[in-house]
Amino acid sequence: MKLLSTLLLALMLPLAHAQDTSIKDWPEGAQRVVVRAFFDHPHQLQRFAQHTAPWQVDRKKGYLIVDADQLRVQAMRASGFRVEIDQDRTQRMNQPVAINGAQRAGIPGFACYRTVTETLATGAQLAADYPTLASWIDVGDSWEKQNGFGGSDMMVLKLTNSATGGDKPKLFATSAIHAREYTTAELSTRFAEYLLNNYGTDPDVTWILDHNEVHLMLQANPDGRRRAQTGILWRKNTNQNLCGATSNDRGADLNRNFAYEWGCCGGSSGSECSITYRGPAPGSEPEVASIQNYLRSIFDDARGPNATDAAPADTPGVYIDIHSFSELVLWPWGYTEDVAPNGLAMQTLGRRLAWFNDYSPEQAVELYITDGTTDDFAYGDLGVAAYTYELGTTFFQDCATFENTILPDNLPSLLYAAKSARAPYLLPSGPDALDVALSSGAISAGDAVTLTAQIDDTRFRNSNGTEPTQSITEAQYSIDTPPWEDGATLIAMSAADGSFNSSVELATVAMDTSGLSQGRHTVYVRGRDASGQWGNVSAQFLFVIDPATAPRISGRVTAADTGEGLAATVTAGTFSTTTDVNGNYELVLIAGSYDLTVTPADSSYGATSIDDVSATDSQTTTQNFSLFPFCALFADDMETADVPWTAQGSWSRTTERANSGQFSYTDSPGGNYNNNVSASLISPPLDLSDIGSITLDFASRCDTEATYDFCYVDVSADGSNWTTLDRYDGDASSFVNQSYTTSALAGSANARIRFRFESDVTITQDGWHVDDVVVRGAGAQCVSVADSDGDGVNDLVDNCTDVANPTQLDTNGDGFGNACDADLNNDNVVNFVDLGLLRAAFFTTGTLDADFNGDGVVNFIDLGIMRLGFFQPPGPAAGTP
Ligand code: 0X9
Ligand code: ZN
Repeated sequence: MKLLSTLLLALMLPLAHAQDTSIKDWPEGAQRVVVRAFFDHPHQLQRFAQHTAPWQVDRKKGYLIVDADQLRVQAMRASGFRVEIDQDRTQRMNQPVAINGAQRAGIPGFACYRTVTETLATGAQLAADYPTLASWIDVGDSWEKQNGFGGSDMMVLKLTNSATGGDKPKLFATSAIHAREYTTAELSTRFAEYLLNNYGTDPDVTWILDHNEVHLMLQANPDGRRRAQTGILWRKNTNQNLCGATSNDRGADLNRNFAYEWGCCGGSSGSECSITYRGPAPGSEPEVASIQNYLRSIFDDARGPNATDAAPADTPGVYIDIHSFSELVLWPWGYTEDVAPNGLAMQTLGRRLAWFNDYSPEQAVELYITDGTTDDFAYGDLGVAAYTYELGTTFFQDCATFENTILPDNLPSLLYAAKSARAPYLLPSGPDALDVALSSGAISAGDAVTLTAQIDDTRFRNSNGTEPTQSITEAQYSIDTPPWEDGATLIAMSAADGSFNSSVELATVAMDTSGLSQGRHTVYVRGRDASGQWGNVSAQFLFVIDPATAPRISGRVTAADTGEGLAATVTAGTFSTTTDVNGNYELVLIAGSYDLTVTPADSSYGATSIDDVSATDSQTTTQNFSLFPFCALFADDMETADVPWTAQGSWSRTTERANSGQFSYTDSPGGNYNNNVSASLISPPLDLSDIGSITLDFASRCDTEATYDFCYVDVSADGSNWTTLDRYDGDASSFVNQSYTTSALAGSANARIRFRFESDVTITQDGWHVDDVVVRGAGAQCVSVADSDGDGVNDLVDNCTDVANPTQLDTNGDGFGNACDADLNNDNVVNFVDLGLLRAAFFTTGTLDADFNGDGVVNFIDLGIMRLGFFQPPGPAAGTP
């Protein structure tokens, strides 16, 4: 056998070195390329995947993507693959990573991904910073550590409130077991930081850490990762006894080394230098041994010895192994096409997890057969619900995609997994309780409070089969004791529309708050559907306060263009209130520092926010808001050439297709786009300084070969650093209105919009047509009130605050122009005269004989046609008698 393979190798070697001109489009000087290899039969894929790890597989279109040298390309062709070079991915793989000399931390060229050393330092620091919530546990050694080559400890970050004891359901996640999968360790690390930063503020995070445990092995292959972060596509561990001590092909594939059906089924390789080498024995690698031991130490064995034994339906615990890439959520088995005994239940949770990230939920074997994997071990050995995530679209994913897409899409998925850990085979088939809200977040005991929550059984990703849903039948809440615990008082909620009869229902109840002690309470909500199953819980905080001493934040929300009060919701953390008809609000809350957000009911005004407003016991903090209306700051219907777009590459204005009128811009005038296009259409610089709430709308018709050719929407605040808002591909036969809200341009005086088109080879389609571009924002530029004195501040604002304005008198010297003080015109706005110690206010008679300070004394002197009132500064708020 050994002889034969040596012979074969000798025969093939010359091929590897000779520059083979028969491989069409082989890039000049390249050692390796990335190929798309088309197959006619799944057996070809399977035979290939046993020895080589495909980067991505598209079974429907019948191809896989993988890196290959010339020898490999030849071999693939010989075994019946039609192989095409993916020039774009090849170029990205071979080009040296661009490194910004200013980068001080993170993987070179990828500042958002912490290195192994930095990740381990973060874990240790989190445990030091949050001693009651986090601990940092050494669970073994990496191969290099065990063998005296440096290396690392295998560390687990355990997150739970150690003050609440008992046996808690656990979520365990491993990441970066494949070294080159950059996004994975960072996602886990950000998840840890999210949980710790939001404990005590976010009610769900708080109960998750109080009642469950989250265990994270952030770096599951630290030795391999140290190689990969130098920019090479290292996958395995670095075991020097396997394939030669210095070979870059050495080591074992840790995701083929686990001791469940190890090497059973043609889902791994027995060749040491293969990228899917399973190692010399099950669990032989120290990294795998430490993960297996840890799994066995935190999870009870819930499953019998036979492959067909199911774990009991109420088995707790979830294990997730985070990989990249391909946008998948996978569950066992991977070694066989048989459905696992708890396979349907794992499919239900898998479809829920994939709802958040829009990934494809699949049984692992649907990708290709694998044996000795993490998830098959966790489920096979222990009966724990087990998953593999495949994040994103490439190994060395750019940071913008990580920050803008992968992180926000996957954090809520991981949170859902953490919630589900109590009964992962049951809870996900019940409906989710969502948007738990209280009519008032801070009350005195006994006050009436309305509790509402959405009960929703529809949040499944149904791209690969359809999960059955049922009508909601019930909803309940409990206070402080979670509903699943003995001793919880469960109170029924009713359907807001009168009856529970559909799969999404708003549930509501008037809460009984009598007898609640002062302080923070947790209100838990859960729903049930016609399957009889209760679903995952969500919570909200209710603060019971003493109204005599509770801090208040109050003020007025006005429209900047009219000065009128606005209907709006003012939110401070979990506290929220709405303004009255005059735009006045008062938040009663607990002492602390708050970021306030004001969201107007009228969407023609932009929201605004202010950070770090402090609320102190027995005090009222005044905070007014002036909201700007929205207006179009840039608009081009493309019907004229007046707007100076910068067209790079093939973009031009044509009549070929348009959304309205005759013209649009396209990257591919006159028909299909070309191979290897990289073309941009860039807007002129836009002045968006002093503008908040920026939106971009346009009509898009992006017609491309899916997964290869892309339409990118980018924005830049400075004309050189770009943020990608979105990327589309696939067949579009008509225009779609696209709308984005972005904070990336806020305050920029030099903002630009860019439409970028990128294609590779092979298939070309009609390309991208862009029309009717509008940038809107809310800011001072949108206020059309006259600016009489030309000081750049409109008269309405001037009238009130610009005392330097010669046309506005500020008789009482209070910093407010008379127009805002006066009530001589009977508009209910007070006119103060500042007398030093006291202020005098004039009112017309008839309407305003009120007792302003509520002391039972009417404070007016009646002058016949007018009344005169005296106040101690600052007096009552203007306009609120
Ligand atoms: O091949 C692998 O190990 C995984 N893909 S990756 O690109 N991250 O290497 C897929 C494993 C799928 N099988 C199971 N999860 N069982
Ligand atoms: Zn992987």
